[in-house]
Amino acid sequence: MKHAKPTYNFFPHQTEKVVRALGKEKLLEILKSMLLIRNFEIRAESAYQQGKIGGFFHSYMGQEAVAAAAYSAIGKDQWWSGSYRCHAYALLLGATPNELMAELYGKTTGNAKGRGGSMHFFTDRLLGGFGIVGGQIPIGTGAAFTVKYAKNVKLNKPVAPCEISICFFGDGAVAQGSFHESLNLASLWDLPCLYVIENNQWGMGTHVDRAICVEPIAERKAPGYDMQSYTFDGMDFFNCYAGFLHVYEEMKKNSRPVLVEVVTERFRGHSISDPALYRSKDELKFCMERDPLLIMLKTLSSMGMLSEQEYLAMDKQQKEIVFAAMKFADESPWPNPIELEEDVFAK
Ligand SMILES: Cc1ncc(C[n+]2csc(CCOP(=O)(O)OP(=O)(O)O)c2C)c(N)n1
Repeated sequence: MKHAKPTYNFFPHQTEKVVRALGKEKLLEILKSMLLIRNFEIRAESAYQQGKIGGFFHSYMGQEAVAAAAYSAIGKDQWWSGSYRCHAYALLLGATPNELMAELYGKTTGNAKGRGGSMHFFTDRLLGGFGIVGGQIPIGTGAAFTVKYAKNVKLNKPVAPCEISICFFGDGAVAQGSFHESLNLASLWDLPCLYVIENNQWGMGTHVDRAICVEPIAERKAPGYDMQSYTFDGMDFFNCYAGFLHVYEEMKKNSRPVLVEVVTERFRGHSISDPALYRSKDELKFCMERDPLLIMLKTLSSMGMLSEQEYLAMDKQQKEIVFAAMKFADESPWPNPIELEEDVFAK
């Protein structure tokens, strides 16, 4: 079945302006981070197939521009939360490929000592990947409440004037009660929460147009919460970056929540065990023609900032970092069964 997309009013495309503002060095650094994410997931998939990784595994492949643009526009020092599709956020926010790969392998050197796995990466600023659909929306809202409360009552902990909470979730989460309750409170209480719907068109095997009653989602839902909304082209880093930067500037001034929809595509099935038979090969091929990495490569090379050889060398370098992480994970010790009940809340 072919699914027609609604007409989106995208944030204005302004690629040249973004390229000029960020400059070559920064752009190459960003591309490098996107290549690291891509290589990390490709190699982790092969480790999974070899039986080195077990449990759930949800690839972010195809969506890299979204997290990379948000990170580049608003910086690390915010409160980040996301769904189980969380590998990219952790890599961007400074968790090392070694600790994340070791986490996937279930080893003691892992990001959560091997207890969390693929869905529960975290950093000092990433409050977690969450397995319950929409579970992170109240958490992200709570982080925004804390930012505001701490500012108001002048707690000992200093809060940067530009601190916000950014909460990512899928189109499927929009149908959850937690979405409604959170956005309602955030609007009532002026909480600086940036809600980002990563609309990759599917909630497992259900297409968004069979699950969500209005589209474009953000544009149609936000007025019900008296919120500003924006829609970004999620395959295009430059559009996402310009959009996130604009939203962030706005939030710094008014401390209001904002609802953003990023229209994107996932290149894999819902999880590693999903062969994605609900999507035709042609549909997938069509999506992959707009691979965010290719858009980035084409843009930078058309502006004389990157040759194909340099891109391939950069890709190889990132692959090697990931191979080293796999070696580290392989050689790391398994958790001691005696420590099984340590560091867990429920016993
Ligand atoms: C409350 C709840 N209901 C159902 C599930 C099972 N489930 C896991 S992922 C998923 C689809 C969610 O899709 P979406 O929010 O669009 O995110 P995406 O996987 O596309 O990133 C469902 C229904 C769950 N984990 N939690």
